[in-house]
Amino acid sequence: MRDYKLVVLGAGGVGKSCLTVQFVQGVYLDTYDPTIEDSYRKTIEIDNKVFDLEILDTAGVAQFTAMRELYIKSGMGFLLVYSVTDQRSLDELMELREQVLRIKDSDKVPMVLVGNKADLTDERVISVEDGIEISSKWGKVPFYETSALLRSNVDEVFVDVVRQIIRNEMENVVKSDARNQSTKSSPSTSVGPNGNIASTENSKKSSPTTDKPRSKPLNTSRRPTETVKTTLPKRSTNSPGKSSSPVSSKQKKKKKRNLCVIF
Ligand SMILES: Nc1nc2c(ncn2[C@@H]2O[C@H](COP(=O)(O)OP(=O)(O)O)[C@@H](O)[C@H]2O)c(=O)[nH]1
Ligand SMILES: [Mg+2]
Repeated sequence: MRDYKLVVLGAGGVGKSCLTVQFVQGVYLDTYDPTIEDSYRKTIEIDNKVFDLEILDTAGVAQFTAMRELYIKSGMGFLLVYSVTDQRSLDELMELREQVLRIKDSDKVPMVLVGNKADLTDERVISVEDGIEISSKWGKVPFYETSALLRSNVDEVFVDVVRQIIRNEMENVVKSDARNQSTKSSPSTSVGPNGNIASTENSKKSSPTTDKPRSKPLNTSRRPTETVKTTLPKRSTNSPGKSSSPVSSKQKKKKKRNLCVIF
């Protein structure tokens, strides 16, 4: 079984815990302690493959500590959450994203931009277009508006990140296969002055490796473990309108389509 570590980031009060608990346990917790930082586990099935997710729901208290650096290092995919009712929460995401890219030392980090509380239409201060603009600036990071309250696009944001991780891994495998292939097809051997044969293999060992260090495990000392077996329907990234998560009424379906913006 594959083990994927996801990290939910964002300002306090944007709905990180509500989204996480809604995804993992299928319930909406209206009164969740904003200082609690927890890790959850959930098993999901995507394209007939089972993935064990470890989801870290971060809290404001760790925003400016070394802890954050640690969990960003060990995270494989990131949900960057703001509230559509809070401009400052979107501003805060800019710095968070910068940190993620810097710490991961890559511009291809699996992540989604999430505008939560989309159900609060009267209190909205950030439009869908604003979200799209940020996502474009971020190199077309997939962007969704969600409602933890209505369970709208909740599964979708988590599954999107997992799919990005899978894609990244596959690309890395293809790249390393190609590298191995080229090494095999053109063996670089040379005969030294004393007749010794120097191979590419040997010289590789002495040069600095470009492989990333293995992720450190998250601090799980306070972790409640929730393992739920769920089969999530496949979502086509080419058809943003055809969101596959079940909804009860036609009206909800219509609303959901409007809320989901995927590039
Ligand atoms: N209307 C609405 N309220 C939400 C939603 N998500 C969270 N909230 C509210 O925002 C509060 C803070 O959410 P929480 O998940 O604790 O935020 P966190 O600090 O980012 O973890 C909750 O107590 C809810 O009252 C949502 O989708 N819709
Ligand atoms: Mg919280």
